[in-house]
Amino acid sequence: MSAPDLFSDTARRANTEGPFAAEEVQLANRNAGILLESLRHDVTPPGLHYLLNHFDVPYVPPDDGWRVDISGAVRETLSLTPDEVRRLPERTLRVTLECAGNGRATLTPRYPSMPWMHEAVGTADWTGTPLRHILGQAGLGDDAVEIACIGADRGFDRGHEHNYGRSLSRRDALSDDVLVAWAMNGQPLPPQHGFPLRLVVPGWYGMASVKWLSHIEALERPYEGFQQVRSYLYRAVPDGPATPVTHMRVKSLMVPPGIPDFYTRARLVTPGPTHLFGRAWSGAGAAIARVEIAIDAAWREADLDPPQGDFAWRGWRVIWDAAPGEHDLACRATDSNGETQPLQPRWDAGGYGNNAVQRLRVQVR
Ligand SMILES: Nc1nc2c(c(=O)[nH]1)N[C@H]1C(S)=C(S)[C@@H](COP(=O)(O)O)O[C@H]1N2
Ligand SMILES: [Mo]
Repeated sequence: MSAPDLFSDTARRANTEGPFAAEEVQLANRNAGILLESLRHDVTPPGLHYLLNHFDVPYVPPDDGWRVDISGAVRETLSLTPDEVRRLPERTLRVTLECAGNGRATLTPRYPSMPWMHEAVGTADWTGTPLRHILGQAGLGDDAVEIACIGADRGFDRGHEHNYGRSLSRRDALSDDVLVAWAMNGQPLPPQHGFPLRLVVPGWYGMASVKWLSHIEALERPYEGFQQVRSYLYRAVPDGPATPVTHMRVKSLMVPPGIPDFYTRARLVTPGPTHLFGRAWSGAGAAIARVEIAIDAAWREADLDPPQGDFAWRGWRVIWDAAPGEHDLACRATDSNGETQPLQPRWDAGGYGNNAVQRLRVQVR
């Protein structure tokens, strides 16, 4: 018998129900999630922002001579240093990023990948220059239809060797909101978040925000990179019709009230007035219109904190008079497009876009 080819996909789908595989646990140890209690912070403190890296974090010393190359359908190919990028017009945007696979581990059967429960979300102040200034400097050709953005990290997925890369339509790439960022919360990007330069695409699931940006290519035909055409596709049935994953779906989370049991994370709440707090967000520039919370399936309206810009999560709060006993809590957001979180997850073959309501069981005593 020949040894299994570790770089192909054959063995991967074997484990899709039941206990987590060692490979999933290994990925979970590399890709940290936010601590739900840190949803309290408007801006996620350094080190608590979630992390999703497909391959290895490139080692980039500060004086490494990093270049981002701009080529393809442009008047002039460029090779810019981070300093040259930093001299372009600067913008800072407060942006909530969420991984498209957030909630994957709550689906059955699940796709064998990063086993997120609810915690693949975070908010940062990103400083950079709109991508359009770099494209403007290179002179974007009239025939360019997509802009591919490629990272320096390289690896295999389902037998395909590639650098992580994603594309944007010409229109999206020319938006003033799409940044080539060099700072996160006023500090240089940490290595794991893309040092020295990364893309930030507000309103989209995280996969669009390419880290360790090393190559920008203007294309006269659609990009065919693995992460564009083989990954990040919604599929209601395995190997069935596929539609691309794009903007974040409306979602909300709550800070678990009370205190936890270490191992199970079960919650103990003291009887009496209990402050429930959480966050809600949506993609495509849609504002949060309302948040409701349910105590034992009885829904009531939450109060909304003031918005923090077009692309960041919004706080919500409720005071709950907790009566002794066991209670089920849930929260549900609705955005200005009238989209509401479903009560039950929509199953997806890759585990993408699960925005079902978060449920929590608490004991009050
Ligand atoms: N080069 C590169 N960019 C990447 C990734 C990656 O693995 N490599 N992961 C993407 C995915 S799937 C997500 S959800 C976000 C996560 O960004 P963060 O780790 O800064 O939170 O980065 C995106 N950009
Ligand atoms: Mo992701």
